[in-house]
Amino acid sequence: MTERQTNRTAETSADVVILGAGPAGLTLGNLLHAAGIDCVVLERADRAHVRTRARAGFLAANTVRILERHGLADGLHRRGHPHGTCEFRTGNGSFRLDYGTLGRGERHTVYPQQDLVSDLLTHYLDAGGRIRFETEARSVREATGTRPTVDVREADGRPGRWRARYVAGCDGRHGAARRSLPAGALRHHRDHGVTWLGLLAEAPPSLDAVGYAMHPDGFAGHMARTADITRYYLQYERGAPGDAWSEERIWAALDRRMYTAEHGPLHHGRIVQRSVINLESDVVEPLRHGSLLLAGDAASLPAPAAAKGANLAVLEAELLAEALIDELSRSDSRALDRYSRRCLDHIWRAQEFAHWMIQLLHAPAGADAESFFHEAMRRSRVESLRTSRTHQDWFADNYVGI
Ligand code: RFL
Repeated sequence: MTERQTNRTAETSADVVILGAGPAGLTLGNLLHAAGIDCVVLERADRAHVRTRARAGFLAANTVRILERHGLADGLHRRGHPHGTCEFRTGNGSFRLDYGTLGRGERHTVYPQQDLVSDLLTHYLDAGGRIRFETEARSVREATGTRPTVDVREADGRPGRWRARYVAGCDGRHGAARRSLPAGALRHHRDHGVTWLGLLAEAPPSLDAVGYAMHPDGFAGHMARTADITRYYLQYERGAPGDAWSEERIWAALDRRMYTAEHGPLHHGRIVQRSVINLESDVVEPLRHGSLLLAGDAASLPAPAAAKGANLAVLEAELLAEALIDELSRSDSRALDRYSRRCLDHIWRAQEFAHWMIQLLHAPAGADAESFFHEAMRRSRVESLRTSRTHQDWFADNYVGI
């Protein structure tokens, strides 16, 4: 082999090849690199896109503890803010739950996902971590063996190949890791039959709480992001394009569904991002297929009604990092063998709560006896949440817990 070939091989191999630079991949990269494990992150998007993609905003207390444990929480401590109240609005009045004082008494930290990802990326690069932007993984090969490879399209459009001992699939639901799963992998998929229009508005928050409004026209949600940006959700017609409604129509629907005539106006502003979200749940079992391990949205997609996805991603990344460090630095494979089971316990808990939230927030679509029955049960569930301290404690533990 010539010297040039040797260098190219060294450049395109790593003990752990991580696909995707989202919360899962970058948390994993930081933890492995800090432990001296040879790893690289391959990311399809460019650097600017990774740093600015707006999605989640509510971090669970356990997520903050994980990030603190590894020295990755400076940014969220400086710029995030604690949050512990939600407000439910219905046609029969409203009620607030100070979930930060209920159950285990834990709160969220509101910190936009793009800021978290940006912090993780800066930390990783400052520590000398390897990352290739605009490098798209096409497929993972030989995953059931001990020397898996990843076929990629490099930034210049040429094909390439990375060799690894382990491949961490942190490239989301539509990534290469999922496409490369062996035939035996189980995929549980559930379409909840509800669609949301997710909106980012250039407007300050209008409530000091997460707002969940249940209106005969459909659900509306309000979630603070920063002092100038608010996320809103509107239950939306399945199949309609995201730009089908004008800004005027969106604000009129938000005003009506959030019952502003009773509760006071919303701050309106320019809509700067729209996304159509079909509420779906998706879980792969197991999360380990030989040398290929899944984490984050690649492993499971909880419907965003319960704000769990980014939190699961960070939790799974920590569990995976610990397992890979044991395996690669001490030849101790016990944690790696347990990885899938441990994550799936958290994943199914989150899925169950997301399912419960979806049923709480959305009226059944039909007008038949079955729909009437489900609507009566839903009203009873709301009433129980309003009046029962036991139910409120359960809600608080599940809402913030992960
Ligand atoms: P990500 O963040 O999608 O990152 C995956 C990365 O992989 C890259 N990629 C590839 N790279 C190389 N080769 C390929 N073939 C690739 N294919 C994809 C992508 O470019 C990307 O950079 O996955 P990760 O790390 O698993 O993190 C998951 C979270 O992003 C997601 O679960 C949350 O955003 C979900 N979510 C929320 N979660 C919360 O915990 N709290 C919230 O408040 C919350 N709000 C939300 C949300 C998701 C939303 N959307 C996307 C529906 C609000 C919204 C609107």
